[in-house]
Amino acid sequence: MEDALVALLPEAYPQFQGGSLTLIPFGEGLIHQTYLVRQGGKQWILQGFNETVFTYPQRIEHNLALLSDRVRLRPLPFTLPLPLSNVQGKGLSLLQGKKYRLFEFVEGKTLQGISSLPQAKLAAQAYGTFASWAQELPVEAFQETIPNFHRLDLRFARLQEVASTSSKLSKEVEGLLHLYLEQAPLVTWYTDQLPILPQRVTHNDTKINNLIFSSDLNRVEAVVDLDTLMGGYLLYDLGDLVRTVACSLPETSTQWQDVRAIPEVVQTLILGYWEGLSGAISPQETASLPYAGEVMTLIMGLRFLTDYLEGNVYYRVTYEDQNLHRAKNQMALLQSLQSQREHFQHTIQKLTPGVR
Ligand code: GN1
Ligand code: MG
Repeated sequence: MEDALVALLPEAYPQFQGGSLTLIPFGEGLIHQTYLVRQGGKQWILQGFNETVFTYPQRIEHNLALLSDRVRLRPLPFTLPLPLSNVQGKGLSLLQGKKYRLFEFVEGKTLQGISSLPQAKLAAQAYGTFASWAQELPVEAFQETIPNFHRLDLRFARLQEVASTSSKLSKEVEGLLHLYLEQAPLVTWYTDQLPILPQRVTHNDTKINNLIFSSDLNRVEAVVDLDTLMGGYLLYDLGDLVRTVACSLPETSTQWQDVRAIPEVVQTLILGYWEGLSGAISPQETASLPYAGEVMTLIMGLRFLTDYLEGNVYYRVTYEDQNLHRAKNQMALLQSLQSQREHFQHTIQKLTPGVR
């Protein structure tokens, strides 16, 4: 199948004329299928577009066009790689009945986790800078690429619904489900925030591996994975960073007893994000930040457990219980974050005396 792709690429993209192409699977994404394409000394990123997850590719195209207009007017200190146009001037190419996109390859390093606090600071500053820059975008003009993507209340309701129709659950699954359903107070906190937080354009998938660092890890070269860029809240972006950067072990780890939130890292992320925002944040948004990691960790846990109960229809899995294991991992992280909530509230209070 990859051989057939290699043969079709030069017809779609003029840059591939002459010379043999190689395709190498690339990255750790769970949704799209990503390859590194090599020809001569040059490299590109080719992405098999997941149409089951992203059912509105034209909305992505619409949002990215708004984004690219703005970047041209007001550049950022890092790049936002956008799909390259094919021979028909389109960002999406139909090859072997499947949609693909091509991107320039950004030289640098992708991290799955940090090895020092300055890396956490850089990551958070980059996403904070992005959020501050994006404040000038007209949020109402952006379309929802996945409707209700980070609606915690709806994700919670969906798990309840799926669980109620699942046939007999094992003791292990029952126990975990119970822990998730006990999170109703956090869901209520979230729904209370909806009328008071301003909607703004957020990235919505701010995992550390969606940043490309320079090879010396001293700066962020690019922010990638822009498909979920749409209206959202600041807490989504800080939250997914906390979830993926401040955890003692990755999302895939099955050492639940060792999964916890590292307070110095959470603190560094909050400070870095705050710095990147450079004042572009309201008092209500500020007060929401200590909950950011909890909200995003709960959302992912709910989604993993729901997907497990539905038979792994959404996330790519390498073994049957992987989504159950991811949900256990996220619950351990959530509990650790919750046991430290006051500590994070204190971090915010020190930044902004007077804001509660
Ligand atoms: C998915 O494909 P990837 O890894 O960039 C998911 C995110 C989750 C993440 C969990 C569109 O992102 O929301 O945080 O997996 N993206 C979509 O690792 O569902
Ligand atoms: Mg990704």
